[in-house]
Formats: sequence, C-alpha cells, structure tokens
Amino acid sequence: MSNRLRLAIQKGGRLSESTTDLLAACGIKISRPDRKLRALSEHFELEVLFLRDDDIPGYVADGVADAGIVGENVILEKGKQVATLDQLGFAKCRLAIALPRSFEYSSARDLNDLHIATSYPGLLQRFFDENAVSATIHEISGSVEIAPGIGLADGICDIVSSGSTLISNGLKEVETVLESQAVLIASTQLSDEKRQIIDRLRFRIQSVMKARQHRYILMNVPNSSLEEVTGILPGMKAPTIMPLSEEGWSSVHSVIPEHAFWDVIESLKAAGAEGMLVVPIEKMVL
Ligand code: PRT
Ligand code: ZN
Repeated sequence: MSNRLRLAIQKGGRLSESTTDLLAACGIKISRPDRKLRALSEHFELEVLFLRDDDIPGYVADGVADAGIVGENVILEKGKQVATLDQLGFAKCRLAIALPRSFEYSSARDLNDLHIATSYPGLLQRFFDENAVSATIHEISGSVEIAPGIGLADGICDIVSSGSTLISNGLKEVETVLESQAVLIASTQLSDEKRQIIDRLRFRIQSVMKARQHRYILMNVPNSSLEEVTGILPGMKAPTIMPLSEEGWSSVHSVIPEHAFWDVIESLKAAGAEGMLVVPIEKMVL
C-alpha cells in the first residue's frame, strides 16, 4: 500500500464530480464500492480518501494524506503547511463581502464598525488588517447569506459564483477578498517514490487541462489568403497547410486557445477561410 500516493478528495459536494471527471480524463478510474471512504484506483498507484473538504488541508499537512484536491479558499483559510502545486480550472468562485442593497458604499472605510458574518474569519480578518478596517467578525458555519435579513449582522463575507444567492437575499457585492478555484496540494514531506507518482499525476493533469483550454481547427483557405490566415492563427507552432484537390485552395489545421476562439474565428472568416471545423482536443502533450 505504501507505494500508492494517498490523494484526499471531497466526499460529496461541489468539487466531487469535477474531481473524479479530471481523474478519469487522466486515465485514473476510481471504483468506490458501497461509497467507502477509501478506494484504490485502477491502472495508477493511487489510494483515494473521501473527506469533507474542510478536513483535506489538515490531513495533508499531517501526512495522513500525501496530496489533496480542494478549493484555494479552504487552504488559505485553514493556514496549514501544504504545498499548492497546480490550479485545476474548476470550482471557480470568489470570497466577497456583501452588504444590503440600500447601503451606500464607496470604499473599504465604510466597513468600519460594521458586524460581518462569515465562515471565513481568517481571510476576512486579513482583509480588514490589509485595509485598516476595524469591524466585528461573527463566525457562523452555514446559511451566512441570511444573517443580515434576520438582524444577526450588517453584512456577510461568503463564497459567490453566479451572484444569485446574494441577489435573492437583497445583498450586493462590495469587495472581493479572494479569487479561488480548485487546486492540487501536497505534503511538503513526500518521499522520492511518492514525488515521482505525483509528478506523473501532474503531467497527466496538465495534459488534460491544456487540452481543455484549446481547440483544434480545420478550414479551407484560398491560396491568395494563406498569408493573412496564418498571420491570424495563434497556434503552438506554424499551422499545417495541405493542398486541396481543388486548384488554388488549401486545408489549414491549427490549435487555438479557447479564450481567443470567437475573435480568431471572426478574423479568419473575414480573411476568406471557409468550411471551418472546430474539434475538442482530448489530451495535449507538449
Ligand atoms: O461537505 P463539505 O464540507 O465537503 O462541503 P461544503 O459544503 O463545505 O462545500 P461545497 O461542496 O459547497 O463547496 C466546495 C468548494 O466549492 C468551496 O470551498 C469553493 O471552493 C467551491 N465553490 C465554487 C463554491 C461555490 N462555487 C459556491 N457557489 N462553494 C460554495 N458556493 C455557495 C456559497 O457558499 C453560497 O451559498 O453557493 C452559494 C453562492 O452561489 P451563487 O452561484 O448563488 O453565487
Ligand atoms: Zn466544507
């Protein structure tokens, strides 16, 4: 067993599905009969522990688990000694301060003397210190968003993703305390053997993440437009250009970043590209 890397992941919650999807995309299948709290993966030296997300930093810091997947917000709030290795691109959210909609807010100074309810007292206090705010923190463990409505606090500091929870509770976001997403963390005391396993896991994760961030694009281009089209393509290397059977036309293949996708497509179209096909990439190994 000791030659397996012990990876702690969330047992059930917002991180669970994306975490198991990521591992599956890395070729790591976890069979978890009877929803046990431990499982071994097939085809990779991993033992997976299923925990509450709040417990993951402590388990990794204590060496009970070698590594973990958890939100940055939880790591930073807990302040445990762990190494944060990679951002994983899912469970994106922010820790934000919100006040009743009618509050006239202009700067952090307006927070002075307020009572703010939160499950993140450590991060909120740090924000107050950095911004020279003197306010009272009420630590509560759940349903933070209802605190102002029931008169428990003037405002809240909580995780926001779409913002709809704030809106439906008559609150507005006034400050961002932290931007967060899921991260891979590890113990700072890994043996050489375990370090090798985690390096292999990271290599796979990076190949999957790069693939998710890119698209493969194929198009037909009149030869007279080739120079303009290749100038637009921000591919990894020069694009592949092959002659079509139709005289004067070429097929151009390239890889483009997902974030630039629509801008690039519009420019390519304007430059004369036709019959564009856009294909997801499964793995990308550079
Ligand atoms: O049971 P366990 O302790 O393991 O889970 P949990 O209930 O503590 O956490 P869980 O599963 O809710 O969230 C796990 C992690 O997902 C968090 O630590 C964040 O890193 C991340 N995450 C991403 C979120 C959200 N988005 C999110 N929207 N965590 C919580 N929320 C909640 C937020 O607290 C608020 O109640 O959703 C509400 C706001 O959502 P919007 O979309 O209305 O803004
Ligand atoms: Zn939790």
